[in-house]
Amino acid sequence: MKQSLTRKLIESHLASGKPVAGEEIGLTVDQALLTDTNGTMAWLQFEAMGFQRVVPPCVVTYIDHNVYQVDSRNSDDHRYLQTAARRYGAVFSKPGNGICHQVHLESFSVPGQTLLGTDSHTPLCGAAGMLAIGAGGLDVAVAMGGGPYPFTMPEVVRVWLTGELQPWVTAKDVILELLRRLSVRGGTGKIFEYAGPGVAALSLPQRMTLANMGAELGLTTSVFPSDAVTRDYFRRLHRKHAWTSQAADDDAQYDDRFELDLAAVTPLVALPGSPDRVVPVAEVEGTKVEQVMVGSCTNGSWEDMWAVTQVLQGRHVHPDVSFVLFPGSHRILETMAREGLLADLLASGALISEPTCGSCAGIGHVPAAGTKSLRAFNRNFPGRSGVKGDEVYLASSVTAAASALTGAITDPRTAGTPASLYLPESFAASSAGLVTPDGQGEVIRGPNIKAVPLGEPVAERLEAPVLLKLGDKISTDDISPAGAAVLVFRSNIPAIAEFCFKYVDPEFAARAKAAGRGIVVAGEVYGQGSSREAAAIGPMYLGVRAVLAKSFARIHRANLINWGVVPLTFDDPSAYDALERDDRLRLDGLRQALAAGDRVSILDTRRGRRFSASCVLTARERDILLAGGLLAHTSKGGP
Ligand code: MIC
Ligand code: SF4
Repeated sequence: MKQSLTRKLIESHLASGKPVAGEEIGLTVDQALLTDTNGTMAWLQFEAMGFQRVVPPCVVTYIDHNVYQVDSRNSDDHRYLQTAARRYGAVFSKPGNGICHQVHLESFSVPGQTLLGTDSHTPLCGAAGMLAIGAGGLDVAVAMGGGPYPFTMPEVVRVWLTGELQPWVTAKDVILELLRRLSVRGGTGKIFEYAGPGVAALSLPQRMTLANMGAELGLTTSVFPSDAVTRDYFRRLHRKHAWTSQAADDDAQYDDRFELDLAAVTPLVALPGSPDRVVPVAEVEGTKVEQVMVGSCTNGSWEDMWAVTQVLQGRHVHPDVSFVLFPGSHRILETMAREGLLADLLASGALISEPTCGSCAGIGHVPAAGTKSLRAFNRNFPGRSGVKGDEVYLASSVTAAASALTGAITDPRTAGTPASLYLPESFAASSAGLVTPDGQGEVIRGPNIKAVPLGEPVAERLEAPVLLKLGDKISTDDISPAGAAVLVFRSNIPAIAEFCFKYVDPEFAARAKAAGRGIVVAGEVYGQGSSREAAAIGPMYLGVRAVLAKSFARIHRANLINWGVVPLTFDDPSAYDALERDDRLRLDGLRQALAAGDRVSILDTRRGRRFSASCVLTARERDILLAGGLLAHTSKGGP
C-alpha cells in the first residue's frame, strides 16, 4: 500500500497495536523534551518510578517558562532540573537559552524520528519531518524510562497546499484561516500532513508556525515532508549531517483530505478569548492597542524577527504602545546581533526580551487592566496574560509590527512593498547554553520541591456534589492558570492546587476541600490548550474524583486518567442542561461499570433524576484509572 509520511513514521516506530484510526497504539520514543513547568513533575515521577537513567538517545530538559529568578523558588526548580538532567543523562538547556521547541528544532531535530514532549506545542518539530507529540508529564516520564508512548491512532488528513503567500501574508495567517474554518475542535483525533506544491514555497520557520499552532486546532500533531527547504535550513544551522529526505509515497492513502490555496489567504486577527474567533484584519482595523508583543514558540523565529525589523526600520513605536520582542532562542538573538538587527530595533523603541516564553505564559508584561494587547503568539484564553478580563488579540508578526507603529490594529499591507526574505548563510552560535550530562553528581531538591501526591483507587460508589458547572471550551488555563504567581508552584502541588479555577470561581478550592469529594461538570472540549498536568493533579488533590463533560481534549483526558480522575462523557448531552452546581450525584457501581466497560448510571439525588454517562477505556487505561492513576498503578507492580 502506498503510504503517507505519517504512516511511515508510525510504522517504523510501532511498539504495539495496529495503526488503525481509533485503536490504541504504542510508539517508540527517540527523543524527549521537558520544560521547567511540567518537566519538574515529570522528573520527580521518573525518580518515583525508580528509573536510573534515561533510555531514549536524546532527552533535553529546558528552562524556558519559569526563567526569572525573582526569588529562590524558580532557582530551586532550576537546580533540581539541572542536577537531575546531569545525573540521569539528559542535556540541560540553561535559563535564557531559548524556548524548548525553537531550540529543539535548531539543535536536536532529526527528520524521520519521534519526539515526545511535556508541552502541547511539541508538534513544532513536525516541520522538520518528525513525528512530534505533546503529552502529560507522566507519559513523558515513562518514555524516558524506555516505555512506549500509548495513544489513539488518529485519522491522517492530507492538507494539500497550492499557490504562494501574498506579500505581507504569513504562515500565521494560514493557521488562523484554518482555525476560522475548523475551530479549536476541528483537529481532534487527527494528524494533518501537509503536502502539495505550496509546501515547497514555505520556509522552514513558516512550516514551524503551522505545525506549532496545529495544537490550537486540537490536532495530535502536524507533519511536513523533509525536503530541499529543510536541507538548506539544516545546512545554515550547521546540522547537514542530521538531515534525511522524508516524504509520502505518490498516491498515498489518507483518511481524509482537503485543499488550501495559499494565495487566497489574507491577514487575519483572532479576537480576545479564543484562537478561533478569527476575523479579517479589516474588521478590527483602528482598534487602539496599548501593548504589542512578538515571539513565543509560534512567532519567535529568525524570520519573524527579521520581518519585524523591516517594518520598524527608521520608524518609531507609537508613544502609547509598549512593544516587546521575544526571540525564540539564544541562537536567534545572537544571529540578530551579528546581522545588525538589534541596533535598528532598539533605535525604533522596541524592547528586546531574553529568549523565553515570557508573557505568552503570563510571566511579565501583564497588560494594564482594561487595555488591549495585540500578540503574535498562539493563545489568548481568558486571563492567560495574567489579568482577569484581559483583551488579547492574536495576529502575525508583521501585523503586530505595523500596529506597534500606529498604536492601533493595522493592516500590514499598508506598509509598502516588503523586501524578500533574507536568510543568514549561517546560524552559527555559541552552544554554551546547552550542558551535556556526565551521569555524575547528586540530585538537589530545594525547599520548593514537594513530594508527588498519589491518586486514590476508583471507589465502588461515588457520591459527591457538583462543585462547578462550566460551559464549552474550558482550557487548562481556566483550570490551572498561567502567570508568574502560579507557575512557580509547578513542583508544589499543595500550593498550586489553591489556584484551581481561580479566575472562574475564586471559592472553588475552599468549596472542594470542604466537600472532600467532588465532581466537575463541563461542556465540549474540556481541558483544551496546554498539556499542563497541574490541571489534573490540582483538582485531584482537592478531591475531584470525576469530570462529567460533553467531550474532552486529548492530552487532558490522558492526564485525568493518569491521575485517577474519571473522565465521563454524557450519553445524552441534554442531561448537561438539567444539572446545576451543588446537585448531589450518586454513581453506584462506578468501579464495576468501568471495569466491565459498561455505561455508568448517575442519580441526581437532589432532583431524583437518573441519566447515564460513558468512559470508553482501553485495557491499559482501565487498569491505570482503577488503580488511582499511573503512579499508584506502577507502585502496585503495573507496567
Ligand atoms: C502553554 O503554552 O500553555 C504552556 C505553558 O507552554 C503549556 C505547558 C505548561 O503549562 O506546562 C503547554 O502548552 O503545554
Ligand atoms: Fe512557551 Fe507560549 Fe510556547 Fe507555551 S505557547 S511553550 S508558554 S512560548
